[in-house]
Amino acid sequence: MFWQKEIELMDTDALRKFQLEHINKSIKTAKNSQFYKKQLDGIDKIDNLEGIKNLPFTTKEDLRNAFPYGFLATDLKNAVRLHSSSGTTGNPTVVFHTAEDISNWANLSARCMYTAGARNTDVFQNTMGYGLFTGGIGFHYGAEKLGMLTIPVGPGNSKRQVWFMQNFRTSVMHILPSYALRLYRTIEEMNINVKKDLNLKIAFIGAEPHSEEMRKKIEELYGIKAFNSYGLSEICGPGVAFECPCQNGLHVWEDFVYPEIVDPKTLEVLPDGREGELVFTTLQRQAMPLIRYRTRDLTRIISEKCSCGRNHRKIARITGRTDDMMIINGVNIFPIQIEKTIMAIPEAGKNYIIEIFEQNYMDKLCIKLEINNENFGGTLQDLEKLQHKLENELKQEIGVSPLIKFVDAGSLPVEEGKAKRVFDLRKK
Ligand code: DLL
Repeated sequence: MFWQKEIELMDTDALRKFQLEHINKSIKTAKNSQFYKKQLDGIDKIDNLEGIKNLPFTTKEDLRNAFPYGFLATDLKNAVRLHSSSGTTGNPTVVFHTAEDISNWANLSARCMYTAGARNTDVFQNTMGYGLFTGGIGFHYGAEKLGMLTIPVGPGNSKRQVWFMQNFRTSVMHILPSYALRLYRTIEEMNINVKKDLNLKIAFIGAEPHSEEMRKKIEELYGIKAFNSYGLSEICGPGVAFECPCQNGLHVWEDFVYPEIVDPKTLEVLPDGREGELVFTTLQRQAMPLIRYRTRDLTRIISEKCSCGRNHRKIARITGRTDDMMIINGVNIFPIQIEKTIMAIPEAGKNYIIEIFEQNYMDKLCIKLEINNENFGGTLQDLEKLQHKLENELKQEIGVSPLIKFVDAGSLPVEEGKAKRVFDLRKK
């Protein structure tokens, strides 16, 4: 049941004591970096957890501005790894690790996978990207620590993925949710019966926003359990928060990070249960501690006791990012709202993109969607029926009437990494 029982079952008082002690350790270590030396000038410690409110926030902009070495909090001789987050504009953000950081991270990843039921008798196929992206290598080290036979196949080349799955009886896969749906299509095209011919039992899905409906779809198609895995390079990568078998929220590993939820506008700390921006303070990072790092991810903390016995608080599924909100003629919409509506309609395909453009000075939202041939009758009438159903349900969910365009299955662009769903074509 537990990978590190004493830590996972630590009671709340002990956890809070541990956190206070380690926030203060992180402040001390952080001040070895150029950035925090200035930022935390005059601050040496906090006296209680409430006191964290008085510490300044750290933002992605800060990371960018301190490029390349401004956040390194140890001698170069102790740093053994650099990762870089998937930024598309400006300087990338870089993250440093010591050997101890790497080892702690591997332990966290192993803890996540063990929690989901993976054991050393499993065969683990890692379809996440290796390299600067943390998805592949992060869980790779954890899987090896756990003792699974690990296949570092990386992303893409779906036929080869299936070949490995068939020949080596892969039982656990690590996969982007969008890729899990695409891979299923290849499995079908290869005339393979996923439930009979393959040995898959568990998937770890994460690195990109996805809805509960999408998880259910993956579970149904493959006949497996799919566990939501959340993380970000700035903190380490995958391994920050993970679902237990209760599958109703992700345990944030509170011995590794201290979570807060803040109002993204006022920066006021919100009580558990209220949705806002997730903020993390690292508790054990050596090469690059972060104090009150604003993730831009929107969620809420679930503090009710979980029946799995772990006292580490949970976060709800990420509902969006402060920077992915679309404003369509003044209405705020998150892409995940569109996704969950589409996923709940069986005739709708699983691949879609959202385009926003201007027409007669008004914003228009267009959803280009593949059709699921299996559940779709195929007549013009069926198509019209599906179009109306989608229009109605989307209007109810997002408050805006979208244009729906059906496209051939397999015709939408696919990414090797995280899916890009939203294309804003409005003049900026
Ligand atoms: O995506 C780390 C990761 C790899 C997590 C593999 C899980 C599995 P970054 O590339 O730095 O790191 O992107 C981090 O991705 O701030 C979220 O916006 C988003 N994200 C990650 N996991 C989830 C998830 C990796 N489970 C950014 N649900 C984060 C929703 C997620 N969004």
